[in-house]
Amino acid sequence: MSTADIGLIGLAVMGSNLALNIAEKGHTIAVTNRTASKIDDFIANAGDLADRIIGKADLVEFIQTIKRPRSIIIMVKAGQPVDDMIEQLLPHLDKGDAIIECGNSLFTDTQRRFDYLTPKGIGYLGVGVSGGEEGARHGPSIMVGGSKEQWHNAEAVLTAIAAKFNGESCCAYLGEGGAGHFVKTIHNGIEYADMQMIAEVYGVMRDGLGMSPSECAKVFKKWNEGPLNSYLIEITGHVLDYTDDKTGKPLVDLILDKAGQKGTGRWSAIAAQQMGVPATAIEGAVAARSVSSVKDERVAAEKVYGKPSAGSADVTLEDLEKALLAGKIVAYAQGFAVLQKASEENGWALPLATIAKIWRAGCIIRSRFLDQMSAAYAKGGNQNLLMVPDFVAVMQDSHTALRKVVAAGALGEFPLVCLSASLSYFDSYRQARGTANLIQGQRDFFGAHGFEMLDREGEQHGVWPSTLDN
Ligand code: NBP
Repeated sequence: MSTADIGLIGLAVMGSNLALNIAEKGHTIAVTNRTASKIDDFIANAGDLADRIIGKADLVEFIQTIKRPRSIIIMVKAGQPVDDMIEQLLPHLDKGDAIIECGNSLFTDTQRRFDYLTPKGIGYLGVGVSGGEEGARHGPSIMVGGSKEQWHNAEAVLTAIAAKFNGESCCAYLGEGGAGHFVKTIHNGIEYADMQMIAEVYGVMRDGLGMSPSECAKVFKKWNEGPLNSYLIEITGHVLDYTDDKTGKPLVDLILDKAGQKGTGRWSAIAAQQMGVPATAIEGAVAARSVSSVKDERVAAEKVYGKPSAGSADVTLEDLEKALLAGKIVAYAQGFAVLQKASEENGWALPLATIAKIWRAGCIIRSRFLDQMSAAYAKGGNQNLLMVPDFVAVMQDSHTALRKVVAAGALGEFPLVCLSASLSYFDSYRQARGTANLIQGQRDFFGAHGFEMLDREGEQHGVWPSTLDN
């Protein structure tokens, strides 16, 4: 009998928590999983919510349990498993049914699946879900892309399970095809930059100011009460304050300094490069994780070049707070510029103010800052954040501190990949007369590429020497 309001496939961390969240909001949900034993375990641990959960090991029975037109969430490992699952579902779906894929899919895969299923009459939503396990259970930020018609069918459920900020749901339809997954990808790129800049500031505290983890923790906790207030700053305070049970030492001092990555940061950087939008803070963050992963090489290189001098950095904690704020504004400016360009190229009409709004709660980059940003974008215009009046004022107040911190990093020999990338971008962006005139001269010299001139019309060429002296 068709009794479930919605179905969900994939009962790992995200799927099981999302299913509980959906059941808690009063919806009956059918669930299934490739490894059938996990279905029983899941229902056995669902407590009171088990009444609203129907487990089916057989995929056809699972599909038949869902009311028509069916909405089926896929929450399995991104990549080929999603395509395999779509193929298994297809023969049993009817026109008007919809697949809602909620994993971290590459947006071009989502676009391809959308283009494949739409002519078959199957709706396809590619949905970015941010917030990890906790978010999935109690309210994630939900970025929806794909078929608008299917969005209307799924809107009530997705809006209900999303995080709320001042009573507003952090779920929105953002555009056709891969729009939702693209926005999630850039969210993750910004997240990489945000995390990296926090880690770099911690590095200055540790290596430049000689602060202990608990001293650093106090500072992050204090900063969380000011303009930097955000989930990432909050958890940083907790991570730095945590003591290892076994040794009694700060846990952070015992964690291997090799950062993992699953690819979404890299996808952001690639998308930015492909569209010719500078996203140097995001690229820097991806590069920094890659450098972190070659631990053996770094250990060998330190032996060759000597230990960084570090010592006493000539910066205050107030400089660090302001530098982090300035760097963060640049990273977000870059991320939103990538969104803006992708919106134009794909005809998505991405609503930047809404995106900033649905990132205010539930997701990893949630912060007070995003509330300010959504208000600024809502006032009108999609200009670079560095030109939005509220943020101009903050940058004017904070870029000197960023400069001081980056200079201290250079002299103290500790790397500030992301903060220095942010500063260089800011300095390039606000420089009316740059140095590309020389690049154009060089290009014309070796390749006759031509250049424009300030004092005359049309393409020009230099009369360069045909041979060089050496
Ligand atoms: P995983 O990404 O670890 O995937 C595990 C699930 O995929 C299990 O249900 C597994 O079934 C199923 N699966 C696999 Br693996 N191959 C399959 C196949 N060929 N056919 C059918 N099912 C298959 O789960 P997750 O961590 O819950 O993440 C789910 C999605 O959400 C991913 O795209 C992830 O990137 C994304 N995401 C994760 C987080 C997070 O914090 N974990 C946050 C945001 C987004 P089995 O039980 O039979 O092995």
